[in-house]
Order: sequence, then C-alpha cells, then structure tokens
Amino acid sequence: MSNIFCFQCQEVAGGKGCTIRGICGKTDKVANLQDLMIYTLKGIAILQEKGLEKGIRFSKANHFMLNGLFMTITNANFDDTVFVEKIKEAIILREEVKKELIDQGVTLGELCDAATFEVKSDSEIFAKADAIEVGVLATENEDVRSLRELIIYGLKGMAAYAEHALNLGKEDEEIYDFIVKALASTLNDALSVDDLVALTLETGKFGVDTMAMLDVANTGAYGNPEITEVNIGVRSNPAILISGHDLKDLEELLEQTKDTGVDVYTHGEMLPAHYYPFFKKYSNFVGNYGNAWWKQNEEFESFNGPILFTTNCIIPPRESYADRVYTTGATGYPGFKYIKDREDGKAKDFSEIIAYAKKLPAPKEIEKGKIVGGFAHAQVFALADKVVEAVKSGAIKKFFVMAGCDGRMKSRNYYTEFAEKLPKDTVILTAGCAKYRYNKLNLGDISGIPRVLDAGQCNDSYSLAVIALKLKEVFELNDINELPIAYNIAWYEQKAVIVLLALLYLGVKNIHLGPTLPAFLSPNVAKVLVENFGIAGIGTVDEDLKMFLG
Ligand code: SF4
Ligand code: SF3
Repeated sequence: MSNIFCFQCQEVAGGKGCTIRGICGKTDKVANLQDLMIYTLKGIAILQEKGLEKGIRFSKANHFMLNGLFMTITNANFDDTVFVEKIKEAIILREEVKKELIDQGVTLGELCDAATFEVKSDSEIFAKADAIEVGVLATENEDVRSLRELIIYGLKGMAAYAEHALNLGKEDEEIYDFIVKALASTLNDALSVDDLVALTLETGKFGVDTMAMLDVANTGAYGNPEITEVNIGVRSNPAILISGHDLKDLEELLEQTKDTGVDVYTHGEMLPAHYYPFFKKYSNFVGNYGNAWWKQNEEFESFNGPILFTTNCIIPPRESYADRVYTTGATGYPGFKYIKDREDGKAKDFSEIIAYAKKLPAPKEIEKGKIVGGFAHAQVFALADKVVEAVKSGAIKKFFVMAGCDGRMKSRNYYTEFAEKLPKDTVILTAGCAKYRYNKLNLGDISGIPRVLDAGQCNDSYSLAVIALKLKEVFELNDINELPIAYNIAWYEQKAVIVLLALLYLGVKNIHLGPTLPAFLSPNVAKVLVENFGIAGIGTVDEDLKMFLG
C-alpha cells in the first residue's frame, strides 16, 4: 500500500484529502498513476511550449493531452493497466516531440525531470508514480499548490469538453496552445501567486471558449435543443443504457441499434440528448432510466441490460451487473469490457453490446411519467418575449441558477429542500446532473414557463451564461450582476471547476458553492475568491432563502 494524496473532488475524505484510497473507489495504485500521467503531460507541455515559440505545433500530442487529462477526472477511469500503457505511450510521444524539435533547430536547454525521466519497466512506472515529486504534495507552498491544482482541475474539465467537440470534428488551436501553456506553467517555480491567479482567470476564459465550441459542435450536428417531454418509464424490449456526455457515441449506438429490437435509454448526464431534434427520429430511443450517477448501483441492477459508459461517473460495481458494463473513450474499470476508439473515420463497433442486450431481459420499471427539458439558449430565446414579459410584470421575481453536479452526500438534500421552498414566483435554471435533486418535483409553471428550466449537461451551463448575457442586453443593464439571478451551484468533480472558472471570467459575482467548498482552496486562495468574486458556501435552506431573497 502506498501513500496517496488527492483532493480534487467534493467527496474528498474528511473534507481535506484522500490519503489511503479514494472515497470514489480509486485505489492507491490508480491514484498515483493518475498523478504520474499528469506529471508526464506537464513534461510534454514544456516541450510543446518550446515548439510554440517557433510556431511548431504537435497535433498528436494535443489530442493525447486531452485524453490523458480526461482519464484522470474523478470516476472516469479506474484501470491501472490502462494508465501504465498510457504512460508508456506518453513517454514515446515525449521523445518524438523532442526529436522533432531538435530536427527543426529548436534549442531544448536544460529540461526538468517531467520532460526527461525514464522508466524501463512496469515496476519502474509504479515506483515513479509513488514518488512524492510527481504528486500534488510536491508543491510545498500551500497557496501555490492550491492555485496550480485549481488550474489543473479546470484544464481537466476543459479537456473533457474539448474531446467531445473533437469527436464531432471541432477543435481550436488556441485552446490547445492555452492548455499547453497552463500545464507547463504549473511546473514553473518562477511564477508568483499573482501570476497564477491571472492564469486561473485565463483558464476561465478558455473554459468559455471550449464550452462555446462544444455547443457549436453539438448543435451543429444534432440541432438546437427544444422543449421535450422525456419518458421515464420502460417498454418490454431488451435494452442498452447509455451514460455520460458523448453525443457522437450515442449517435453511433442509435444508428447500430435501430431495427434490431434493442431499445436505448439514457442515464445520468446523457438525459439531455433527448432534447436534440436529431435523436428524435430513432423510435428505439425510449427515454431516461433512473437518476444521477451515484444511484447507479441500484439502477444498473434493475435495468437488466448492458450499460455503456461514454464518460464519468463510474462507481465500483456490484457483482450482480459488473459483467454487463462496457466502457469507451476515456473511461475504464478493471473487468469491464472496453469498446475501442474509432479507426480510419469508421464508427465505433457496438455489435458486441447489442448482441449481449438481445440475450437479456427488458428493464424493470422503477418509475413512470415524464420530465421536461430542452431549455438551452435557442429555445429560451424563442420564448424571450414571454420570459421578459413575466419579469416585467413581476410574475417572475428571480431566477436561481442551480446548475452543477449531484453526489452521494446526505447534505445534498439541501438542494431538494431549497427547490421545494423557493417561492412560486421564482424559476430554477439548471444544467448538469444537479437537476436530479429536483427535476421530478412538481414545481409547476409561471404563465406556461416551467419553474425548472433544464438547459442540458454540465457543459450547457454555457447556455445559462448566454441566456444571462442576453437578458442583460434586453434589460439594458451595465453589469450581469444587476440581473435578478442568484447562483446556488452544486459541484462534485472537475467539470464543475471549469464551469465555475468560466462564470468568474464572465464577471458573475456572489456564486454560492456547495455542499462544501473545495478542499483544494487554501485559506488565502479562498480569501481571494471571497474578496474579489463574493464566492461563498451554503448555510441552511431557510437562512439561504432569506439571504437570496432579502
Ligand atoms: Fe478522493 Fe475525490 Fe480524489 Fe477520489 S477523486 S481520491 S474521492 S478526492
Ligand atoms: Fe459531472 Fe459525474 Fe454530474 Fe456533467 S459527470 S455533471 S458529476
């Protein structure tokens, strides 16, 4: 057993750091391999940065960097063998980049360990992974450590979104150049706390750009989300449950399951796929099964059919369904079957999971009814007159952005109670899996506008920002913070970190973040966020309602 240190998610042990194994289920081995993965990516980034100074870019390294960062997001990949292979690949790639730079006449100068270390066997990889210098605690100054990790976690979220966009053929060199620069900067001891604060805000800027790019990719391929009623009951056919955020995977799965007698249901963050016009043509795309990621143990058991993870959040499975789970993309878990990436522009091959589904019983019904969503920017703009009228007449007094993540902690009941107790003249704007805390409550509507407007996945928080900016324009305000919008956001993993940094970059103030503030914010860094942005935690529902409505 080795020492680990991870504090990247909200469920961190003791609110401080996981030190033996992850509350998420990550073993010490995997935790340290993930640290080494990030360390190796930093080493490659240092080299890439040297190339950028001469206008040399490395497309393969950029794509590798996205995937490598994405794999280390909470609950994405628990497979040590995958990390070992990926680290080997990274070192080969690093040496290729070095050779290319030398061939092009770039002087490499003195390079740090991340850009030069060698490992000759798997056991040397494990030993390197366990070394203190590759992990979070290698940075001794707690404020510098806090900012470096805040940036890294933002980059992880950014990389995940950029990879989904890339899967749909969209990419942006400026985003890659920034990730390279930011990764390299986290090993630069010459940067001051102020430099790192500035880099943190710049991370937010590129977070906005990345979410905008993904929005263009998703809506360009599948149309603009529209108001949709999503069935939460089941039919009697065998079925596949698809989870995560990757819409390209969903498209290929639907294309390959149509006319096979196998139905497809969404789970967790895939629910908003139903809002896109493109997917409505598939008669076997039946509905959404279950709730947010943390309920998967029970819900996968009763689903009966195979489950496909396209992204996080995976939790260690029960034996009853472990053999039915498939992963793809950046995700992995020891013992789960893995569906390979696209090759030569061909679709992924889902034939095995489809054949398996045919042998299994139909899902067991766990609920009945419908949920409504599809309120991304274009749909809300189409309703703009109604919304503006409702605000002007006082029918809507305030909007509450309650986007973000759901999680296991009991304290998250706060969000259900908060939604229930909000006055009837308020509207919740949501995105991400946080919605499952209140999207099945009957909160009614205001002159036909539902009181919970779901824009989509966590990346569609971008839509909420676009809506806020539009309202600012319509009401001719100078500052986004003059709008009657309050932010009460729930976070769990690193995609929420990039969403938060994006909102800060857009100038949003007084965001309340819960159920607890990130453990990776040192007292001084937290102070900067409080003083400059009014970031705060949450209290009790009644106190907070008084404060927000006061
Ligand atoms: Fe702990 Fe979260 Fe890190 Fe898992 S991801 S080891 S739960 S801090
Ligand atoms: Fe995250 Fe697991 Fe919900 Fe996209 S993916 S939001 S927690």
